[in-house]
Amino acid sequence: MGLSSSKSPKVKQAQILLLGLDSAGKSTVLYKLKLAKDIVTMPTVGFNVEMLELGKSLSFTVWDVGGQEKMRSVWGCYCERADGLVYVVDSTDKQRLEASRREFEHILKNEHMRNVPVVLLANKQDKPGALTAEDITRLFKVKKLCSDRNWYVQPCCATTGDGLAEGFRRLTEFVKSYMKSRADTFAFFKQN
Ligand code: G3D
Ligand code: MG
Repeated sequence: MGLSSSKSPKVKQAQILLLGLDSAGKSTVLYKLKLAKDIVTMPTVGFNVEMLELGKSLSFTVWDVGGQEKMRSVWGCYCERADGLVYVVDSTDKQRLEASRREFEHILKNEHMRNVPVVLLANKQDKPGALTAEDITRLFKVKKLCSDRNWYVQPCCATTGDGLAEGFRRLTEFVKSYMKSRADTFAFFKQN
């Protein structure tokens, strides 16, 4: 009787938070990766959670937490066990860019998010007037806010899937290195 790769003890499980304002495209990202097809999304009430097996040695449990104003106050509750953050920005929603940046900064300052790697998805690149990944990097002050961790800003279009594989490949690298350094720290304190 065989075992599927997900049951192998060699496959590490990582918890990934998928955050961003409502309508940024979080659920579209999640289901594009999960099902490799377009779905009609509904505003997320509460959260969606899905397992993604993108590589052989690491599988992600992705928490897509609703981005409406009333839900943002509970984002912090999901931080405790996070191994990675994917923050989705609607690159055309210039009116709410500052609100999105503020929420991004707030979540990074959560005590449990220290050193947790970040991939910021500059989504909706298919739409005219979309800000580029470089614009978002500058406007979100990512270099400064993420100076204590690995980070990357990936342009993407969640509806076609363009850029998602690259973004999650980068996330996989970062999460592996984060989990390894955390395990090394635990081992060090156990020995000493
Ligand atoms: P959320 O989970 O962050 O709240 P959703 O956002 O995934 O529900 O997406 C909100 C709307 O944005 C959806 O359209 C979805 O199809 C659209 N969307 C998501 N990503 C992209 C993208 O890359 N390009 C374009 N053009 N649209 C995108 P509706 O019309 O259903 O509200
Ligand atoms: Mg949603």
